[in-house]
Amino acid sequence: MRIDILTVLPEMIEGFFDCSIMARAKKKGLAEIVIHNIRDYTTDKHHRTDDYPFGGCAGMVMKIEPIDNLITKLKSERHYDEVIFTTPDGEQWNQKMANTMSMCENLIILCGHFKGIDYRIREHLITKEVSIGDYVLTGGELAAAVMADSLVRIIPGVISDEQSALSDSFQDNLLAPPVYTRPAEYKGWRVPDVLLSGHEAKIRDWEFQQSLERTKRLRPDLLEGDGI
Ligand code: 6GU
Repeated sequence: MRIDILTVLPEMIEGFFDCSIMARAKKKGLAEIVIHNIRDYTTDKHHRTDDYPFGGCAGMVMKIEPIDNLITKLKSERHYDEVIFTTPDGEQWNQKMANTMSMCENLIILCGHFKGIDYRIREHLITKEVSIGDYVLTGGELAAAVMADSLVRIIPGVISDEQSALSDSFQDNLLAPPVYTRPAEYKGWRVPDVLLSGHEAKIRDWEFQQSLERTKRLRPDLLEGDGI
């Protein structure tokens, strides 16, 4: 999977993709994340990426031209499954969307900005608008990083034990069960006996019951939905 991230603040997220699982996915050739600076695609001498809004409202608006130049260049190089725009008024990102989109070959994520972008970009160049939750961020960079992380980690082979991505919270509309490691007793705080029993079937059943109980208590809304 290749993800092209288009931003006016590349330094905000570059470091993130050089760490941990994202770096491992890159190294293994399973994911390629390419961050582009929109400013590099301006053609005026001041390299302006924004301008005053028509109609005289407050604030500035991101210009069409550099973004169109960049998207047009990328599209001439390969086919993109989706051109995503990050914005608080988009469809809310969730595990179901991540699962569906992780099947994509090539994605563009255009990072929105609190100033807003010329609406014609959204009308003519964007195929999907995504929000990561009901709160406002100053820019879409963190949202793009959140989306890319949740996509890349479910690509088969990225996490060494594939099972561990499948047993995540939300993967089957259930929260994950508790996990423990050595020592079996610490300051008198004991690991549940069943986990030390070596009885595989009983352990799986205990985990499922724990998942169910935690979901009912903490996120009952997940059990009411029609499933992922
Ligand atoms: Cl995708 N962008 C911004 N600016 N704020 C957000 C968001 C995105 N998702 C939630 N809040």
